[in-house]
Amino acid sequence: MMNRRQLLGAGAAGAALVSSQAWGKTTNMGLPEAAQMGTAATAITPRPSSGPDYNPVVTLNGWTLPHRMNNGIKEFHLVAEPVERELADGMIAHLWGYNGQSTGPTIEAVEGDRVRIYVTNKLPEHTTVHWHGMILPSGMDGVGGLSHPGIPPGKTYVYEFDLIKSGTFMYHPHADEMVQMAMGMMGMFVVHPKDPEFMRVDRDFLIMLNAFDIDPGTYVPRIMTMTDFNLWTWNSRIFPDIDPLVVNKGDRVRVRVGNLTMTNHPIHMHGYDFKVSCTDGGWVDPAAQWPEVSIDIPVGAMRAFDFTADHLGDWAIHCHKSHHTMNAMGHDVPTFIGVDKKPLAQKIRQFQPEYMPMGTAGMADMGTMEMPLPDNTVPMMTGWGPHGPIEMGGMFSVVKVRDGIDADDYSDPGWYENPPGEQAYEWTGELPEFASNNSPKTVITPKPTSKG
Ligand SMILES: [Cu+2]
Repeated sequence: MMNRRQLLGAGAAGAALVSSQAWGKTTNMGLPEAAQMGTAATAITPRPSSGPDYNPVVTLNGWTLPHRMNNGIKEFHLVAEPVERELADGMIAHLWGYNGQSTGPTIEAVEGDRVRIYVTNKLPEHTTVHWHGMILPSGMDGVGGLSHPGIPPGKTYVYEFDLIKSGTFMYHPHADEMVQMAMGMMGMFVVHPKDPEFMRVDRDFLIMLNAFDIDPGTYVPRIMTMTDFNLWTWNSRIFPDIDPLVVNKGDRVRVRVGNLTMTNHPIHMHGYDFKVSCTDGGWVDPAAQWPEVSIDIPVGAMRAFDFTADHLGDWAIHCHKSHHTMNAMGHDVPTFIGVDKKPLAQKIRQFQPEYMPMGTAGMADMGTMEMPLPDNTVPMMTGWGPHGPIEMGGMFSVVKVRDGIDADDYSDPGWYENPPGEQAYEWTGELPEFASNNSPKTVITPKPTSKG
């Protein structure tokens, strides 16, 4: 992960990159510096040094867009542009995004702020930005053709409005949106409460659920795919390269999850129950918050949940649709469980000696296999834990709860070591005798008679 100094360094490098371009000098005079991010590392945002206090969110494998103050108005500069995003170690996708990355940077501000957001379009077609969930003037709503004309390539538009409520919102195009969202254009917009004590937590994580269909060996998503995506991502990143959610024991923790895919995602966290504290419609009154261990995130919606990190350990957090914790899989694979492929394998090996029959005892062998892969893809399931292959990919990460982690430290503490007596183990003795159904007290369902 990046520390603060690295974040500032990356911002400076990005600024140099942008200002070196001729268009920047002519068309962007007087605009706030368009910060760029060059990596997919999690960047920890410094706490605010002026204005209302708030605890900055942590966008997993993402970053927060810097702003500047201009006569009391908070100014941001988004640049819509083609980007190269590292979805995982060894896999680059050619996407459309904002300021060098997809997903776009998180925008953070405070309830009561007036924001002015410059949007420069460096895409080959027009775009707009819709501020999902925000209460704002109709002409600032970013629906191309309805709210205002599309922003032509090479032009900069300005959105300006008051943030009249706090909460978790999203931004994305409302112009050729099927294509532009399939290409990765989306981000999150967090408005912190004016009262720093309202709904305050110690750690505040952001996850945008998104999805791509990228054939192995290629770089550009198939934009016409509606449901059968092969890469299910958090902030355009897949396990095992999604950063962990690092937490100090006793912290109040919030996880905010937005969904701009085309299906729902039941997000499940192990080891805890939690309470749903916020939707993109607003905060849930504490008296009305309900407990869950999985929260379904509907399409085009956000859910935030809160918990107190009382339980030490490494706890899985993942989408509960099992196909969404896989990478780069095709779905037109037949099921071979119970099939004897030995005779067939012998025949195929006459022509292709390295042929391996697969899937006859389930597909867990995919987790350990080291087969040559095409360029620019990742294994279907992967990720090694301290006790072997995790056999997961896609929408999966680990909540790591430890003692003694400093307030602003999000660096990976490594794997949790289970205390003696607190880990499942192999039984090697005689199996004890258990009660059986032979007891006369057991009522057995009568067998059906021939009369039916
Ligand atoms: Cu899912």
